[in-house]
Amino acid sequence: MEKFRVLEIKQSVFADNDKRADELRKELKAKKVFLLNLMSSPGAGKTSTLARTAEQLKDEMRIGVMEADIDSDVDARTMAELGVKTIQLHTGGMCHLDAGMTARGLEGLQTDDVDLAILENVGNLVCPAEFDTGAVKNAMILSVPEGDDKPLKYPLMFTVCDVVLINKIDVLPYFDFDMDLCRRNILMRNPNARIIPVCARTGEGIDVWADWLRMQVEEWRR
Ligand SMILES: Nc1nc2c(ncn2[C@@H]2O[C@H](COP(=O)(O)OP(=O)(O)O)[C@@H](O)[C@H]2O)c(=O)[nH]1
Ligand SMILES: [Mg+2]
Repeated sequence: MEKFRVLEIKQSVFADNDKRADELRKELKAKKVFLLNLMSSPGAGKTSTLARTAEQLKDEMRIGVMEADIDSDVDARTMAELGVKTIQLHTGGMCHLDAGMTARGLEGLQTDDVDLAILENVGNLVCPAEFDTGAVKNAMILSVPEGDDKPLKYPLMFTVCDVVLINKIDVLPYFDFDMDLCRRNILMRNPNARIIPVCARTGEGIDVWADWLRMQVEEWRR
């Protein structure tokens, strides 16, 4: 017999977080606030895509953005300059947000005048996928230069996402990125994933993404 006990801390951390995430979703439902959790690796185009999304939807719904970063306020500045209600969240070295941190972020954002709240999560394909933030839907961006094999290497991220945006399609001619293979790789991880090719630089495909998001928000707030 071992002389010490082994405590599965990770399991209990996840269980506590899942409980808090479910509570947060209930609170959001009662307040008719839709929360989107947007994830990707650093530089895939989260902020650029959010700027385009706000451009498309800002006259139809009240948008609030939470920019989560380890440090800096670069992304919050970008969004605020576009006239979008924005708050910067500093994680102080943490590579993801959990439900408690997200709830505190929403308090800081103040959602009384927000229909669609968007969390730009920390750029990372591993940790953010493990923590339910309490969001209604999860979205992720895979950009062309990262390669079509990412769903094979980071399975959980693709499993937990309701929608995958394939960004930077303007640079497709310069990379050996196989769109059909990428779709197959994503669907192998998550047969229900909606896949939308976009280009935050030119705006191509952003209308399709905005349509998807609009429908989700309307359904949630009904
Ligand atoms: N060519 C190209 N570059 C893009 C596109 N979207 C974003 N970028 C560039 O990619 C870099 C990172 O974008 P950013 O939105 O900051 O990514 P984030 O770190 O995920 O928020 C910036 O230099 C953007 O201008 C795109 O559709 N095409
Ligand atoms: Mg960003």
